[in-house]
Amino acid sequence: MAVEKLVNYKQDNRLPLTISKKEARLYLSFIVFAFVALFIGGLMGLLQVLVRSGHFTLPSWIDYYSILTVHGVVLGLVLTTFFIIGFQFALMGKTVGISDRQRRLGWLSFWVMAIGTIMAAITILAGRAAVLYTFYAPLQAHPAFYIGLALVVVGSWIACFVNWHQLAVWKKKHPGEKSPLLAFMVCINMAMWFIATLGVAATVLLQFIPWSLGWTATINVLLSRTLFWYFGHPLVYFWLLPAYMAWYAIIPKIIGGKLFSDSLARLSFILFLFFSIPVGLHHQLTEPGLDSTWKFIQVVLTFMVVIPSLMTAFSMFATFEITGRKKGFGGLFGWLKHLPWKDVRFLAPFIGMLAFIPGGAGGLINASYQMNSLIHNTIWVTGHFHLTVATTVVLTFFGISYWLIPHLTGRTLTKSINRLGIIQTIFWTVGMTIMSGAMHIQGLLGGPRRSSYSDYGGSEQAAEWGAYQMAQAVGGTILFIGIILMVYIFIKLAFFAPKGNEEFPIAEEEENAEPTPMWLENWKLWIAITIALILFAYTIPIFDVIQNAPPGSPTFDW
Ligand code: HAS
Ligand code: CU
Repeated sequence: MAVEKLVNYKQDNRLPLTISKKEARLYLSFIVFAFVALFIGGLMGLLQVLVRSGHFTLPSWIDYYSILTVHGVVLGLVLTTFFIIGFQFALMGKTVGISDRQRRLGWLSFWVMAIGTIMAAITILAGRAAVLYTFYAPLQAHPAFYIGLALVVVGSWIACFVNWHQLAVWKKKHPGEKSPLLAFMVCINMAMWFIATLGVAATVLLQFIPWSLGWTATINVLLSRTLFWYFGHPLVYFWLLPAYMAWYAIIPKIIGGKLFSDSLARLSFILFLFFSIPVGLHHQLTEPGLDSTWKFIQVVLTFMVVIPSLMTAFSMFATFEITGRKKGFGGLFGWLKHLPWKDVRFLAPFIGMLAFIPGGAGGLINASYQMNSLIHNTIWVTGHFHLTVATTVVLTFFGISYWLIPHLTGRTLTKSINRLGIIQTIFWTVGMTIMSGAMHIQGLLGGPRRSSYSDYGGSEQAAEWGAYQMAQAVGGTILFIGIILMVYIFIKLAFFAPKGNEEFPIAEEEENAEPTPMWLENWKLWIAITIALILFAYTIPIFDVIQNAPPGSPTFDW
């Protein structure tokens, strides 16, 4: 097959795009919001592990499930989305540029998301939305909670359109050229996010809001859960892909190497676009009312979405090894020595990568039908996502913050902040290992998730969980110290570090790199395949759920 080749443009030719002060303020605002969320959400997490240890009782005016809802919403939805959109805007500004009009729309996106978040947060804190971050019906929240969430989604859509427009403008100016890798990745992640959020927008607007306002008396629970997970699974890859952007295109620069393969990186992102969405049923394997054939098909698709992660793992090992060998470190593992272990911009994301080895393996266990029935709704799942999102993704986001924040504020990462960052990383690693390890084991012993402390009437099985719950409290406390350290580091980097010009590290391609084939930028084809896969995996299950809905379920409100 004749493959049309593109100009093998070297990223460094184009990169001296500088981020202006006005732009920096926009990007930073998103990130400040994320760090405020980190502090609030972390504090709630501390309260939870203390309660679950059985040795601490909350004052009567604080409800455990409201706290759990704040924790999940603020960390899982707010911290992630705000950090990601700020980071992605910065990547776009650096690689393809942003116009004044696009920047103003960026602010609109920020304010719509911020107002939505504040609405939802107040509703939860007022005790009117103890429905957890998955807001499963028939638990019902006050309408302001759902309207707030809808605003967050709409605000994020504005960011999607701005990012796509930024790339389109660049492409017009550079006909026939390959788009910068990071801009390509951001636009893929936003395409995936947009298509996925249509599901949650549908359930919130058409089911939850009318029902919470009392316009409809009942709600189709299975439909709402299916639409939620249509969104909920790609949500986790929306968190992961920005971390992968840093792994593919930033970490190689930090370790003094080059991009491993531009084509491989793009291909893996395209595969994520295809397979992230038509897999949500792997969260509903134990649910009645869904045909097992479709569960099976979506499990097969889930195993397909593991492939781009394995490609990423391969690519990271290759980058580390090639760079090490070029620097003259030989032997089977000698190349490991060259890695900049004392540079927190590398160490934090690297530990994130290591955590993804057990985290990803746990995911494969979850996705396997029979094993899922062992761990579903146990605290094993909580252990799984504290490894994946709260370690792999969050440590990578911290790793990004160490250079991005001073870059945006015109400061530098000093040696002493770097040292503090390493201590922070160690706290996070130790705390998470203890907490997540204990959660995995307690889950295998049948310990439930999403539940406050109980000794279940002195049951023998619950007695086995005590030690692991104590371990979670110890791990969670160490993690909370990690959060205080990180918030301190953030404030230092944003406002007090010495003035300077911190580098925005973007890896270049090898001099003699193979050109990237043109077909990798065939957007229309990729979107068409994505939609076809979604229609294939979801049409019949959704049709079934609507057609064969049981009589409406009762409402459990706040
Ligand atoms: Fe998951 C539940 C399956 C990945 C997050 N997951 C959750 C929930 C969350 C979550 C939040 O099938 C709970 C939702 C809720 O509230 O109910 N998950 C998977 C699978 C993967 C996976 C198959 N999950 C993630 C990621 C997340 C995340 C990523 C967040 C960021 N998950 C499930 C299932 C459930 C689930 C079921 C439902 C369970 C239930 O019953 O409720 C895969 O994507 C994992 C693939 C990854 C790998 C690892 C590749 C390794 C890499 C690192 C390389 C390391 C290097 C280090 C290079 C196969 C890339 C170099 C080292 C040297 C020494 C040099
Ligand atoms: Cu999933």
